[in-house]
Amino acid sequence: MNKPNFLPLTSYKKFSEEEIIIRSKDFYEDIKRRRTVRDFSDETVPREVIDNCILAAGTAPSGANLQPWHFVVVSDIKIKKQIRKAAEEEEKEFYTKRAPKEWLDALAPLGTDEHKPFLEKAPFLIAIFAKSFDVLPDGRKVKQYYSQESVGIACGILITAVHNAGLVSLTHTPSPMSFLNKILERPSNERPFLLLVVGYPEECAKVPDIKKKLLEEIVTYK
Ligand code: IYR
Repeated sequence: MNKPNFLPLTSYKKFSEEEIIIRSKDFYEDIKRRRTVRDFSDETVPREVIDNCILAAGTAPSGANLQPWHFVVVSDIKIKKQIRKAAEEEEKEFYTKRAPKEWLDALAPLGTDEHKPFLEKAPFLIAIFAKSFDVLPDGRKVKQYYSQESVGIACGILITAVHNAGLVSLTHTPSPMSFLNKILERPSNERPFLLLVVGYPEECAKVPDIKKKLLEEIVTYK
């Protein structure tokens, strides 16, 4: 077993107590503006912005630092059309057959249905894949730890980075999503985790009138 190599924590910045209060408040004020958007503009976004957001996501903590994620960025209209077609087929099944009434009732305030025009219109779709195991160049399999949790955290950072850049996103999870492996030519050790739609909102974009829970409802201090 190799001895772990430790380095001084030079990247850490200590702020005063006053500053950390302001910083935490400022961050909350900004992140609470984030809304999941379904009305996308077709305005293009520089690829560099997407690269930076994915670099930010790639800083996420992960089980044994194995970084069990892969991001496929789609801007090709032909591929977007294929994804839309496959997603709408699954969604039609979901809304008309698979979803129990209880689930449809829970979704009613969001006003969603099987039509997903944003999958073609938005400039970028980012398909995030979670590796259930990794494969070394010699073919050996490497177990991944906390893959779902790790990729979930990376997606949280990605969504935050997209918001911070000044764009909007939609966490889209057509179910099942295995068509993404086929269309995007990803190996079977990678499971589609999330399809993140990214771009600018349409000028007249509307969002549902929904609220976040209060602090008292989501926290217990002991
Ligand atoms: N995947 C479907 C249904 C859906 C499910 C949940 I849970 C949502 O929060 C939103 C939608 C769709 O995208 O329409």
